[in-house]
Formats: sequence, C-alpha cells, structure tokens
Amino acid sequence: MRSVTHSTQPIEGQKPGTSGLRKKTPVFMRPHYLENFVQSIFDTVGARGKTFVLGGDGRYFNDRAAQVILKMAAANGVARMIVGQGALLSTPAASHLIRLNETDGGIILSASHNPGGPTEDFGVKFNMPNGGPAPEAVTEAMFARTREIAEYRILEGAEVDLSAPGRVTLGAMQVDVVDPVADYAALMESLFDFEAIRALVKSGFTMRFDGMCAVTGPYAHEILERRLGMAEGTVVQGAPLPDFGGHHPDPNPTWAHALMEEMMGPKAPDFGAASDGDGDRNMIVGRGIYVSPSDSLAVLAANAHLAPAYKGGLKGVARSMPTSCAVDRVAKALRIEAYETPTGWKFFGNLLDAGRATLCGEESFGTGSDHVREKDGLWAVLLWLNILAVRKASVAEILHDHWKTYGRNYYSRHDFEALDTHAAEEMMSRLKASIPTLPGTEIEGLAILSADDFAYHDPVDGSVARAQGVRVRFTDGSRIVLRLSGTGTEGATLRLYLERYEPDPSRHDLDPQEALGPVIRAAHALAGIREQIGRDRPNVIT
Ligand code: G16
Repeated sequence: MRSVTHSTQPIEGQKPGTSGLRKKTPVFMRPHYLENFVQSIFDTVGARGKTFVLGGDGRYFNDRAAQVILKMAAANGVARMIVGQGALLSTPAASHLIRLNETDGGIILSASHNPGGPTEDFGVKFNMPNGGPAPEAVTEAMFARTREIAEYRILEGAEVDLSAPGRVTLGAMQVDVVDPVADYAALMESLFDFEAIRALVKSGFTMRFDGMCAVTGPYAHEILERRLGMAEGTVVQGAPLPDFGGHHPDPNPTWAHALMEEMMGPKAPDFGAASDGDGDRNMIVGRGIYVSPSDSLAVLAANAHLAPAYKGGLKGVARSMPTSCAVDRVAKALRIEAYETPTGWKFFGNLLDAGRATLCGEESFGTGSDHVREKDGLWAVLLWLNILAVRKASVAEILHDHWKTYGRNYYSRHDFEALDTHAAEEMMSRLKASIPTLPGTEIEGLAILSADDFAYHDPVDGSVARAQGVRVRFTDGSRIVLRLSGTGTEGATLRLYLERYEPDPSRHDLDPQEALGPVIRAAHALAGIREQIGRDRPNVIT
C-alpha cells in the first residue's frame, strides 16, 4: 500500500450550508470533488494520530465515498476510524459514537431529507468531538481551505471490507467496523422507560413507523419491534435503499403521505411516526391528528419529566427562530430559560455543552436533547411513546389538553422551491431594505409591531450570526418569518413561516391554513411574492 499525493486545483462553490456541503451526486462524483473537500476537512481539523467516526445514510455513492475517505484518512496519518457496518450510521448514532468513544469528531455522509440516487443529492459534513455539527467558524475555515488547496493525499490499494463488524488495518490505520445500531439502541434504553412502553404495547397499543427506505429502518426494527415488542410489520419501508425507493425521504405530510392517509383513515393505529434519510428528523401523527413539529417540541418539553432521563426537570429549552413560540410558553410556566437560535442544529451545540438547554427543536421536523449533539428522530418517537405510556391518553387528548393549558400557536411553513436564485435574493434584499419603514404601518388589516433581520448573539462564546431571516411581528401577536433555505441543491428555496396565537379553546380546531389566512395574505403583500418570484402558491406546505 502506497500513499500518493495528487495535485489538484480549487473547485468553486465548496461552501458548507446549513448542514454540511450538499450538492447533486454527479457533482460530488466529479474528479477531485470529494477528495478536495475531505482534504480540506483534514487540513482544517488535523488528521495525524486522530480518531474519527465515519458513516452515512446509505444513499447512492455512500459506499464508494466511504472507501475514498478511509484511504485519505490513512494517507493523512489518522490513527483509527470507527465505521458503521456497510458504511451505514444514522446521524444521531454517529453523534453518539463520536461522544461514546471520545473521538476527535466524525464525517457523516448524507444529504439528509433530500432524495438520493445517481442524479439526486449527496452530502458530507464534519462533526466535532462533542458530536455536534461543526460551527460556522470551522466550516468557514474548511471553505477557505477549498479555495487554496493544491494537493490531496490518498492510499493506493485495496478497499476495506465493511460488510461485517470487526477490526482491520489500512496501511498503519486501524479500522473498527461496528454494528450501527447496538450502541444507539443501548443509549435509548438508558433514557426511557422501556418497561412502561412494553406494557402499553401489551395492552393493545398499535403503531406504524415509516422508515421511508432510509437509514432509520434497522434502528426502528431493533428498538420498536424487537426490544419493545411491537408486532412485526409495525415498521414499514424499513430497508435502507441507495435511492430511498425513489421516495423523497422527508417526513412531512407531503412526502410521508402514505402514513398520513393511514393515520387519518378508518383503520389507523394509535400512533404514527416517520423519519428522514439520515434519521435525525421525525414526524409525529396520532390517530386522526397531525402534530406539528413546533407543537411536538412544546408537548415534549411540558411532559419530558415523565421519562427517566428527564425526571429531574429541564435546564432550559431552545428553538430555532422560525419555530413557533409554543415552547416558550411552556418554558415560562416551568420557569426555565427559552433560547432562540438561528436555523441549523449547530447553533444548539454551545447551549447543550454549557448545560443551559436540555431540549431543542426546530420547525423543520427536528427535536433532540443533550443525549447527543444532533437532532434525533427515534429519540423523539420514544419520548412520545414514554409519555403516552405514562399518561395513558391518546395523542389527540394530549394535544388538546396542551392547547387548553397554553393556548394554540397556529403554525405553518410554505416552501417555494427551485426558484431563480437571483430573483429570490433580489426579493429578500428589497424586503430587508424596507425593514426600517415597516413598524407602525398596516398590511392586509394587520398592524406591524416590529421588524428585523435576525442576528444571534451566542450567550456562551459570544459569537454573532447575522442575517438569519427577516421576522415581522404584528400587534395581535402573529408573526411571519422569511428566509432562503441553506440546504437545497437546485436554485433557491424561499421558506415562509407563519404563526398566529389563539388562546380561546373553542377555536382550537380550525384548519391551520384557514386560521392563518390573514397572516398568509399579509406575507404575500409584504414581500411581493408573486411579483418578485412569479409564484402564487408554495410547492410544499407543512
Ligand atoms: C438541516 C439542519 C436543520 C435545519 C434544516 C433546514 O436539517 O440541520 O437545523 O433546520 O436543515 O434548513 P434550511 O431551512 O436552511 O433548509 P437536515 O435534516 O437537512 O440536516
């Protein structure tokens, strides 16, 4: 085995977005593309003598990319790599392995909820020794490195057999191939009352879990069916496929429509859930009732003490800025701090490390806690199950009870995808320029209280993240937020977030789109969506 150094040149556009570098798969497969980015990671965080975790969501090119990264790691002097069997690891499981083994970080191969396949999406991201996504200062340094890179190092020779757990060597590097599920399942068992959930299952409780042909399937089979005793067949679409079976592995009502239909139909089980490509997102559905991610976060915060891991209470909660303020009301009642961060799980890392927050969540179907440093789909499902087992109430009862106590934050996100990038940026610039003129004016009958472009001052390390989204608050407590997505790979995606608070229990059963009608009209008028980007309607509503 020989280590060779290849000359290369910087490649345009290797700037990590909200969560790592995501591009079309054919772009990642171009000569030197993956190699340049991986060498830039090693050049930034160091490689010699270090230990890293490696795994991905199994999408097309996952296996080959893993082999390239292993050979580059060996050539760069990495001492040890811990790799999921078959190069598979869900994102939360990777985060756990990074922490459990006290490693120097990990490389995760995933484009998350984006479709996979030869013409779809691929992604690479680096997680820090705390198990969380690299913060902006680090991803900026990686990006800077991609712009000056002149060579990369790689071992020439045979590939590593990743088909079974065990220890092998690659040059001087040790490679430990591990069962992707075992340590993660043990962690879940240490957090939740599996006994109580098993008793619930024995009492006749039924569930459907949609793995969306992505990485969570094996985890869900093991935990839900084998350890918790749910019937075989509870988990559907449970085998990870390189193209996710042609599906869009995004657990929301649009893309997980089969689950939605079943849960709204006459033969619905008691509880339904789905997870995404890399297992960090979750969607929760009760029989006949959908739980929005913002509501799910609020319900979990209000009931977390019912699970063993959180019985001592929460230190604080955190949500991304566009996420609804429902959890803030719970925090107020619990007399704990509620933090508001920019979109991107990486912004929660400092709060979790500093012990300021225990639970975090985002409107984008992400919920998690300080057990790892990523959002965690199955964790959220298990916390729900633990709560259902203790409260012995249905999802609908728990949700209505929650709204009765705290009021309901009607909430929706409208996505306008594949926009002309220039037009979308132009629209945002115009909107930002108008911010100072907005307070005190009225739009579509709603009076504007305040408007700004969100800036986050991290209370732990003092770093500042500016320009994180335009938010407009109205005097009746309603709110709109507009920002461009940082995870897309095709043109631009405008995300429009809409929220309205309703304290009156007799008005808690409205269709959210109806309840939000005036706010939606105000948002369109304010941003000039049709005039600026030529769209009347969103592609996806969540
Ligand atoms: C990623 C981030 C999340 C973020 C989401 C949407 O999720 O980890 O924190 O909320 O993207 O980001 P954007 O609105 O910029 O597209 P995932 O599941 O894709 O890793």
